[in-house]
Amino acid sequence: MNKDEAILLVKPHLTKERFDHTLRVATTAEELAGKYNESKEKVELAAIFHDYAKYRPKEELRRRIIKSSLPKDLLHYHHELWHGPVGALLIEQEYGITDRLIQSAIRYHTTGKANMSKLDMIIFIADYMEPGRTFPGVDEVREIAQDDLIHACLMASRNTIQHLMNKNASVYPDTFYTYNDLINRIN
Ligand code: DGI
Ligand code: FE
Ligand code: FE
Ligand code: FE
Repeated sequence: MNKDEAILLVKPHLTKERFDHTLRVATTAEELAGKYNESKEKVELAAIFHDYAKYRPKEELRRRIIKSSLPKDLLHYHHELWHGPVGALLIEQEYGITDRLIQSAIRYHTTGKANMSKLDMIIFIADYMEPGRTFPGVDEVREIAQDDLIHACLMASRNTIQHLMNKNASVYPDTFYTYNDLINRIN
């Protein structure tokens, strides 16, 4: 499957705003792929499909987590955390995308995880810093991402955790594992 084919498959599942976000994530991720020597084809597919399941009804997402091998603890956390893992399953079931690296990047794009691959990090950070994002501190992350992928992911992870804690939200374990792992990789 090439990028244009993927775009046609994803488009009907997203709102206009989410679709535009998806295209910006793809452009951002492609730039990073060039810089960090990652497969452009894998980056494109992972980016185009990363929010594929974002608008599935909550009950469908819940049901798919229950009947799959995905961790059930997801169900005890915010439903925003469900679209990545379920999206990774759906692209295999519906489009036969079996590439484990692509599936992982989609699955973990919201939380990150320990030991992220280069592809995982590129999608994680492209989603965070695409030009439509206005989070406090995002410009600094964009700058760092030009020459230190791990450091950029660490900053994004820290900003997200701080934001979640400031609003008294619960934080999924993988979100903390991401931070701890990246801190260890930097020191
Ligand atoms: O799908 P997007 O909006 O493009 O972005 P995303 O999938 O990275 O994030 C969706 C939301 O999930 C975002 O508001 C941040 C939030 N989030 C990330 N980690 C956690 C989290 N929310 C909770 N409750 N816990 C987390 O660990
Ligand atoms: Fe997402
Ligand atoms: Fe994100
Ligand atoms: Fe996204």
